[in-house]
Amino acid sequence: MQGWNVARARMTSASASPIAKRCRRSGRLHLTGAARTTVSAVATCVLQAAHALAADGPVNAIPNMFAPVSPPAEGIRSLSFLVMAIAAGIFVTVTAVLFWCVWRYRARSDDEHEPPQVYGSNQIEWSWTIVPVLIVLVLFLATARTINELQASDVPPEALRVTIVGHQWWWEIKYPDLGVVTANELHLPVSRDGARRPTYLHLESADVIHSFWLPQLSGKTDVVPNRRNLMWMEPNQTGVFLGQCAEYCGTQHAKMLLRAIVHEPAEFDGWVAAQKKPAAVVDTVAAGRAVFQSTACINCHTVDGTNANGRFGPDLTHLMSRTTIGSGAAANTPENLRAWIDSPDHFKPGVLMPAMKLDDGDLDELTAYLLTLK
Ligand code: HEC
Ligand SMILES: [Cu+2]
Repeated sequence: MQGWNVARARMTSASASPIAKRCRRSGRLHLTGAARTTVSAVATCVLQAAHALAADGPVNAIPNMFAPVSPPAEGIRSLSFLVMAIAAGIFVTVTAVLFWCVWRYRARSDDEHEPPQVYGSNQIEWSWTIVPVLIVLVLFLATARTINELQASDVPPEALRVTIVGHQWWWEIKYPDLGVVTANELHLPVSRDGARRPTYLHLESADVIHSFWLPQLSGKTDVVPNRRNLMWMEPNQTGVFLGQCAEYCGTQHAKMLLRAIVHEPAEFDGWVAAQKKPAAVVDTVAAGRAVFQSTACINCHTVDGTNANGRFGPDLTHLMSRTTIGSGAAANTPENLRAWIDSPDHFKPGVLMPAMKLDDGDLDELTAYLLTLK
């Protein structure tokens, strides 16, 4: 599985790459110059880095809203192209008239008189009233149509229903009809002509306002306490798509990442079947399970079939089926898992999971146990 972390790892390892060197060189070159030059140098570096990532990285390393794979996101892109085209037309027209006036009415050596002063012209007044009203009307109608498509509030019977609960700073993901609970990684089936599998999401919050945003799949929707917002998506391509909380929600807002994994239907059914299984019970890690069950972990986390039924943190029943931990803060590797339990703050300063101050032996056993939760 590739994505955000790979992208980030590449960013870091890129510091020794030719791109980074070029960036550094151009940065130094312009820093003494005007602020504008600096900004353009930074923009160039960002673009170059983004381009390098797109070129040799995973296809969806950049959650690009201009590369939609689902009807709501396609609708938003078409609307934004229309708005940009109209804005560009206005810009070009106004700029052209401006330059023409500056040139046509420039001061000349034979100018002796002030030019004629015109007060009140019905023609001009009408034209600069009616034309903008028409433009705004077109924008309004096009926007209203897109909003109407996005807000389809009738959930079709064949739809997959998912409830998303935003927490500081992770996503709880529940499939009420399937009895599946997971976190941070939304699995959903692909839709093909003839076999539509749309996904309808209810968005809820356990604490503050968040915003659920998977740019290639749908628009941005606020996740508001004591309210249930609806969003839908119908991806027509398989793959991993990245997203992010899009509303500042506290210290670790920037590490409240999100990924959607779009599967072939059979693969999706396989994932569901695996998630419905009870937690693995492996005898060789009984010691680690005992540490887990006798520590405060169980007050915040659930592992099906144990005494752990806390709801404050992510469900750990199938922890190892996820590619990341901490809402995309780190890859889900044995080393990261151990380091996370030892000190979650190391990955997410201010995180709401406390460091449990376990000794090295307990930590090893606990990690070995978690690694069996496939
Ligand atoms: C006070 C509640 C609390 C306690 C106690 C607690 N955790 Fe957590 N844990 C959390 C929260 C909240 C998160 C999500 C943090 C985030 O991503 O911002 C989390 C995340 C995790 C994760 C990452 C899960 C994922 O899918 O991202 C693991 C693994 C984990 N905890 C294991 C443990 C273990 C093992 C213990 C006991 C030693 C423990 N936790 C104790 C609240 C708690
Ligand atoms: Cu948030």
